[in-house]
Amino acid sequence: NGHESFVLWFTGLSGSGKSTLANAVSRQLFEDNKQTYVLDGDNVRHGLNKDLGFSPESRTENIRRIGEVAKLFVDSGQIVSTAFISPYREDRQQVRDLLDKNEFIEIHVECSLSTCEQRDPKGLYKKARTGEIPAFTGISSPYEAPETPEIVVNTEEKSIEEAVHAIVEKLEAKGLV
Ligand code: GGZ
Repeated sequence: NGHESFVLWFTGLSGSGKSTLANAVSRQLFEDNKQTYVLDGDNVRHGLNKDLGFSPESRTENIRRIGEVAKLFVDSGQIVSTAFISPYREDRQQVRDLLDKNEFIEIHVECSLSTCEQRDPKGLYKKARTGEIPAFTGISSPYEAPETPEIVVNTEEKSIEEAVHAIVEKLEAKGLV
C-alpha cells in the first residue's frame, strides 16, 4: 500500500505513559490499514535483552540493540513504535543516525517526576526512594530530555485519547501517514 515505514521513538520517564501511548497509536494506525509493531519492555527486556540491567552501559546497549531491531522492522515495511525510557541523548542520536531522515520520529512523552511518582503503578518509585532499586531514572539516575524532538505530548495535560489524536495529526501534517 505504499506507506512509508518509520520508527516512532517514544522517550520519557517510567510511568509517563510511553507504552500505553505507543500501543494506542499503533492500534490506531493498524485500524488505518498500516502495518505496525510495538517494541517495549515486555517483549524486549524479557527476551532479547534479558542479559541487561540498568547501569549506564547496559542502558546504552539496550537502546543500541532496540535501534538495530527497529531498523529491521523498518526494512520489512512496518511502522514500529518503541517505548523505552532511553534516558541518554547520545544513545537516541545513535539510533537516529542508523536510519534515514524521516524514518526516526522522536516523541517526548512529557510528565513531571512528581506526577510519575504519584502514579507509581508498579511501586518502583517507592522502592527507588528507599534505595531498594538503585540507579532509578529520575531519582538516582539521569533522564536527558530531548531538545528538539519531532513531537512532544504531555500526559498531565492530555488524556491518552487526546495525546493519540495529537500524535496522529502531527504524522499527517508531516505527510507520513
Ligand atoms: C528505570 C527501571 C529500573 C531502573 C527497573 N530505572 O515503569 P516500568 O518499570 O515498566 O518501566 C521501567 C523499565 C525501564 O526499562 P527501559 O528498557 O525502558 O529503560 S532504558 O531505556 O533506560 O534502558 C521500569 C523498569 O524497567 N525499571 N529498574 N533502575 N526503570
